[in-house]
Amino acid sequence: MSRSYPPVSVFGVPTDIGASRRGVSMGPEALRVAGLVEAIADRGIDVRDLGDVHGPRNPTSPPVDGYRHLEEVVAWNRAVFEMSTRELQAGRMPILLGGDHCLGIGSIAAVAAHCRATGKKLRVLWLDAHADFNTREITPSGNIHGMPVACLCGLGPEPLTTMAGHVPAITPDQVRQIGIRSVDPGEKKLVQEHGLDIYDMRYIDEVGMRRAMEEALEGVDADTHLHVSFDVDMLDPSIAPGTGTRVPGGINYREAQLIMEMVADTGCMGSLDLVEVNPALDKRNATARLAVDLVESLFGKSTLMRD
Ligand code: 5AB
Ligand code: MN
Ligand code: MN
Ligand code: MN
Repeated sequence: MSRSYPPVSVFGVPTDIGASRRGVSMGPEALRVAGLVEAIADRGIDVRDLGDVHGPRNPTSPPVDGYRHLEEVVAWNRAVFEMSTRELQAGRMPILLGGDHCLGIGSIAAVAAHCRATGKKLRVLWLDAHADFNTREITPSGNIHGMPVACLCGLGPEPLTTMAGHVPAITPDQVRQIGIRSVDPGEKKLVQEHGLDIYDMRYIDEVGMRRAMEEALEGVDADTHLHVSFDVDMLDPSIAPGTGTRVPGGINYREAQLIMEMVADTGCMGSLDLVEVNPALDKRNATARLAVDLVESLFGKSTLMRD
């Protein structure tokens, strides 16, 4: 294969601060134990494991004014923002090992600021069962891992919406969501009002993954920084049991591989989040191992030579 990749920096963010169910704080180690770093190195890529970033412990307290653990979520995301920014500026591809999905705020804010500074276009591929577009007024849980896309689009508490240095960090037209099958009642109205481009399971069933992905990647070119935010609950729970917010009827193994292969074919992936792996709920690290398998495809592993 002739494709070349920038050097990669992997870092762990061991927290479950944005969720109400504990355990995704163990995700980074589970992914390392499943061989993530070695798998990337085996693709011939320069990869460094920077270890973990640090932040406050989880106080497991109830929501206040619609947000659970807001102060701690801000602290963790600041740490993520700094780490991601540093690696992007060094010309490296940051891979965030979560941790829960609230951390996408810090990582994508960093990517958005970087794209502004370098004049690159940004496309965010949000792979998830959920739209993660809740606000304090409509959230059923107060959990901030259900709010990152809204925060990045300017809807949310000030310390989270301003992280990129410009508000909003991104606009809905930069986002494509794949695998969606659980959207809360108030959230449904909000995603429609904001015109989010959602490839839900019904659409994928009807047109197939190939066409859904062709549409989601339309317009991605050499000037595009493609950020992939992969919440493992996008996958069907039968193949990815190790996550806290399982929703039946998800993406199957081949569909997931095709997503990653088509991303690899663009040659444009510039950053990646791997989030919501919960080893406490997993069966023999199956979910982390599947995530590693999919990351190999993201980095161009394929059955046959195709170019
Ligand atoms: B995840 C729910 N919509 O807001 C909420 O796993 C679930 O990052 C959010 O996608 C799931 O609490 C957040 C019911
Ligand atoms: Mn999510
Ligand atoms: Mn999810
Ligand atoms: Mn989840």
